[in-house]
Amino acid sequence: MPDSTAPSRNFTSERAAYARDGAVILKGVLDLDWVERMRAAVAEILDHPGAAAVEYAPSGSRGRYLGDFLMWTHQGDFRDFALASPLPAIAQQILQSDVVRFFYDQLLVKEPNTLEETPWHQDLPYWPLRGEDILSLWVPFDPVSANSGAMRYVKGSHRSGALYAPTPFSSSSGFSAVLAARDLPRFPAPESFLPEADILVCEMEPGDVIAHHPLVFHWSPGNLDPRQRRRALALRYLGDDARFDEDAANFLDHPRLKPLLPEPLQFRTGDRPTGCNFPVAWPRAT
Ligand SMILES: O=C(O)CCC(=O)C(=O)O
Repeated sequence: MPDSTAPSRNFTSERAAYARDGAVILKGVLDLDWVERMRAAVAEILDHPGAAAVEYAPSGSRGRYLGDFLMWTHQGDFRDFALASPLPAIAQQILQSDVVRFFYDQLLVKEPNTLEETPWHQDLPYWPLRGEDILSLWVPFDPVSANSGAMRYVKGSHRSGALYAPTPFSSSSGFSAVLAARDLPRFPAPESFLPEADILVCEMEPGDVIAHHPLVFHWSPGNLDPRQRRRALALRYLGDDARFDEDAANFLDHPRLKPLLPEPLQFRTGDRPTGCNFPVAWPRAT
């Protein structure tokens, strides 16, 4: 029987594109059985959103933009997808780390006719972490077109190393308090960088995965397609140089996320993320 946890190939050229651009599409890396299984798992969450779920579209508006977090802590399919699919081995290949730990999963579903954009942002300023070896794998469970909410990345925007204040995805999500930026400059106005920007527009098929860097500028429009859903899951992995930072903002302090963690989050600046909040994803447990 083929090993459903093994990636189908090496990613040498994609690693070079990831280092250069900060984001790259890995084509056809997931078996469609995983996609089918995760569609069913996502349906459960959409029907019964978790304690941490956020409806980003205002009530009464068209469409739906549902975000949810840490599904892996209470739903077995999400846990298996994070830890026992080909994704950990893919993360290890991109990061080239000896040990890869799982950080968290984030559901981002934009139903047809949803106007809400995801604001331009970088990921690292939302997290109590510093380091280069932190990878997001963004996995769609539907075909994604430019019109149905495809992710956009400013190629090379991660390379300056600059860190900007995190922007809550909506003012009503309750994240503003925990994201209060500590001495970080405001994220630049899009008009200031878009005219010069080389944009990667990620049109994708189920089975494709985006790998993106924690500092790359990214955004997605609403899902303006009248029929096509855009169900996606972002999974974050931590490599060798990831360390806690007590001075950083921490989205995990959100009162509806914190109780979902397997154990209280206690750390000092410079600590490695370990323990059951951040399970080892690679090497695989035998
Ligand atoms: O799915 C989206 O629209 C946003 C995803 C995102 O910002 C992320 O995965 O970091």
